[in-house]
Amino acid sequence: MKMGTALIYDEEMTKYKLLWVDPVCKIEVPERLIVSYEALVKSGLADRCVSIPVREATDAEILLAHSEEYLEAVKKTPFMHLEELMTFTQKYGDVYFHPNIYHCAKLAVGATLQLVDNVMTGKVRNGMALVRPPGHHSQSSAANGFCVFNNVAIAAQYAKKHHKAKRVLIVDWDVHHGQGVQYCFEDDPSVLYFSWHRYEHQSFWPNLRESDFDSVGSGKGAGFNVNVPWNKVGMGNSDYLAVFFHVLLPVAYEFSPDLVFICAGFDSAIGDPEGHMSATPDIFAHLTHLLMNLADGKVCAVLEGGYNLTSLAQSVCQTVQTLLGDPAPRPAQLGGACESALESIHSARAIHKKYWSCLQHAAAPFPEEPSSKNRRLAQQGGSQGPEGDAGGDAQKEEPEKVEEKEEEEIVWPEPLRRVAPSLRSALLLPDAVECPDGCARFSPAHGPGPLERARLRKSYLKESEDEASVTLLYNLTALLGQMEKNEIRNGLALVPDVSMAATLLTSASLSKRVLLVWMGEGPVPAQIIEDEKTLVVHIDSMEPHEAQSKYYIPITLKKGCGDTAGVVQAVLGLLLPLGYQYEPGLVLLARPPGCQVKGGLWQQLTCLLQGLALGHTLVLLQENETAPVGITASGLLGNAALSLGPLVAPGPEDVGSFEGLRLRLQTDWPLLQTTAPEKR
Ligand code: X5A
Ligand code: ZN
Repeated sequence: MKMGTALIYDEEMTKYKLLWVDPVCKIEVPERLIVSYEALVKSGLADRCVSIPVREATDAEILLAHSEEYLEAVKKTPFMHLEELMTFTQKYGDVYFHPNIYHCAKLAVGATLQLVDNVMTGKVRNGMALVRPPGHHSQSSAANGFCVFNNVAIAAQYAKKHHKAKRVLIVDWDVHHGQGVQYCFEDDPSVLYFSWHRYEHQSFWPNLRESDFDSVGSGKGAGFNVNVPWNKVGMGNSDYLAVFFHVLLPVAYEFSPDLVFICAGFDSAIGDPEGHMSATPDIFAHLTHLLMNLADGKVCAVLEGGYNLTSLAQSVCQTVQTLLGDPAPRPAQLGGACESALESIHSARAIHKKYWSCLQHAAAPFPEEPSSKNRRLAQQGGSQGPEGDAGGDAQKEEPEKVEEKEEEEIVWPEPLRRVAPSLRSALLLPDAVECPDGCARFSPAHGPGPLERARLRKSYLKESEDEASVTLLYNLTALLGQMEKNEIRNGLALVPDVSMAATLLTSASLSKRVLLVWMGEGPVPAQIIEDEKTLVVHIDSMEPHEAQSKYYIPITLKKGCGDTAGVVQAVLGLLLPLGYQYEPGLVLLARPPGCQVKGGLWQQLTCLLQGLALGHTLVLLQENETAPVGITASGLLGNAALSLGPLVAPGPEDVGSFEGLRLRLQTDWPLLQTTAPEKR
């Protein structure tokens, strides 16, 4: 099953540039592409990708998202002289033309379509297209924001038309609003467009009223446009993850796309002169990872912005390395989202609650309407965006502000090298159970000595149990040890007693923090619950009776773990934020006897949890329930989990109880917050 990652790049796309002085456009330079590609080559990542040639898009393809008049106008630009190019450029906002840009723009679209073809036909699993010019600002009849043709919008239409994609998700993590994409799919329920963007109550480019959270799409497309405006600069890793956990991912899983595009702009990373955000390049590893189990893993990342060459190159590498399947780095010291981000999250959830059942219990909208924010803005002398299409050109910043004011140099540590252990998955199975392809059957270098045998027997076994049981316990701890030494990435063990194995492993673990995910009937052994270094998240149908503590979190579902929609909500909105905040060194996923979690969901869980603890996931299955071995192994090996299909509404009482739990826990675990403190 394991398939490759495509990388699509051609040097030709570095061969156009700004030919006159324009302080707004000077950041969009050929070096953006050169440094990104060079970083991929230097790090050895390019070599690990399947390299696919670009091609020119055809007229018919470009017309999937643009008007004939516009295409014809752009076609003339290769023959224009400097003066004519400047005049032509002036029709649009924040963009420049060059005699070779039309050629490059056709290649940028063609590169994106090559990526779609290869992903949709299963030649590769996922991939990234490194392109210039970018696309997400360009509109049916307008170039805008360095963009000529809308690469991703065209590709989404193309995937629907030529590959029968029924539902397409576009995740735009560029720091600017991809208004061109929004306009293209405004009334189209088959394309879900998500964008976060620097907004500052409409005072940031492109200064559009329709970039606010209350633009949800229109007609049949209502609910399929999700905007999260940033009203302050400086947003960081916690803010980005909080939006993923509490807005994007629940909606995306409910939507269940069969293809995912990323408008992969890295001007949302630290050091960028446009974005002024503070998220570090390694966060893109997680954002990528969190999308990789949608659409059976079919993810197409397409470069958009990114103007700090250092942060751009690092972020591109983080994204590609994750697409290739290497373990994501630890996102250190996450807090909660900041107050301004929480306001945005709250607003987006509130306005979308009538469209998405996963948000049905989100709190009500703030009393302050977005329109009043605009009034406030107008009073402050901010500019109003124009209605309609040509967005942006009317409100260039004051020239004094743009004038050479040397940006203060921002520094951040280079992301750590990500090393994947040479052994991906080791399985501890009884001899009678066959080892799935691609996995290694675990056997330690040597067995336990007599003292170790005696200790294990005394602590964990009854007198009557045989030597084979002692050996199994020893092997379990040996497997754990090799994982913690980063010699093995992950593992699976079939054990006669999941409770006992979990008890043994949590106490034997050298990690300062262990996350134990317990899927089904408890009780979770008391020894583990009392253990300070273990965070237990227990998803079950039983009303919890144990005293609740910061480190024992029971999540109750009326119908138990068999309720797929409910479990998905619990995993995305509670388990993942808890896990990310906890920063475990090891994740144990326990499947106690009689666990009702369905196959596909189990696989999702196995895959999603691998974003934590450098991918060190150890799954415990009950010996006599061998059915999940195959899917678990597949997930551990790095195959994408299969799509769950569109989700039905989770039980309303369950979603209600999640919200209650969230409220109770968010002081200790701020990443659970979805609302600004004083508005709660
Ligand atoms: C693709 C992209 C930004 C345009 C900024 C214009 N465009 N001020 O990041
Ligand atoms: Zn951008």
